[in-house]
Amino acid sequence: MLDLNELTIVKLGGSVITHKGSSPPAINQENLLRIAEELKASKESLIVILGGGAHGHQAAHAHGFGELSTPPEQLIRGIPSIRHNMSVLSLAVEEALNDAGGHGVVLPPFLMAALNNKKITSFQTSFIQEAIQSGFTVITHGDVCFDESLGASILSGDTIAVYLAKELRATSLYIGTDVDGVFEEDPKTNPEAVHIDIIDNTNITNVLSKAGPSNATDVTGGMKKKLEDLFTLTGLNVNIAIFNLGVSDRLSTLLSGKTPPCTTIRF
Ligand code: IP8
Repeated sequence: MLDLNELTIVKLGGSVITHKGSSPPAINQENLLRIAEELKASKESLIVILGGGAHGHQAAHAHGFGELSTPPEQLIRGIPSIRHNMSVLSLAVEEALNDAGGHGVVLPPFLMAALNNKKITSFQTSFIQEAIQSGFTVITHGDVCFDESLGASILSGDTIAVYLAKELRATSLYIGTDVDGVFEEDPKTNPEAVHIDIIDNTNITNVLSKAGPSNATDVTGGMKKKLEDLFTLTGLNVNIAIFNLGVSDRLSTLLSGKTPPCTTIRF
């Protein structure tokens, strides 16, 4: 493997960078411009991974992704519109980042990943490594990919984040969502929900038994799936945080090595 020095991976939750309820999909420019400025706080090599938000999830839902009975031909027919939407979103992020003085370049998973039954069977990370070595911030995103068994399936940005954290030995992985981290109940329906400051091997089983999926249009699983994916980083010493990307300065605080209100995870 190429030497990437210290590598940070940041997931930008789709509910923060897009207006998730908006149809046709719309980008949340105000948040995007702020986030592009905050990303400059990183001293390490950086991979930025976008969630699908309105752009990915609406189109995926419309083509029957997330329903077990959808035939492969119908899923495959959904590829162009999902790919188009995710390209629009990723180019907007690239533009915002580069306008803020960054050096972002988009590398779409559709061209790098192969799936079988929703699992990654191969992922060409050499392009990502080369781009980072050349001084770029790599921007990639949740995507639709060909799937050997299902025709096509959705590869979540969270799954990519964990996969790349393992493969490229990331030092830090920061998952930006629209809540302050992990709670014992859904903080959107219960404002009194208890926040979990730290998740480790002593409480993960208990936390997983309570965390639920995010909402009906989200075809890739929500907080529980995030935690299950993150649990596979056990023993790799990755500095993990789930934080509220919708609140100013939380991302830049993490990137400068401090801990804002969030859930930190140590496995
Ligand atoms: O929002 C989903 O990515 P996620 C990507 O990170 C698509 O789960 C295309 C729906």
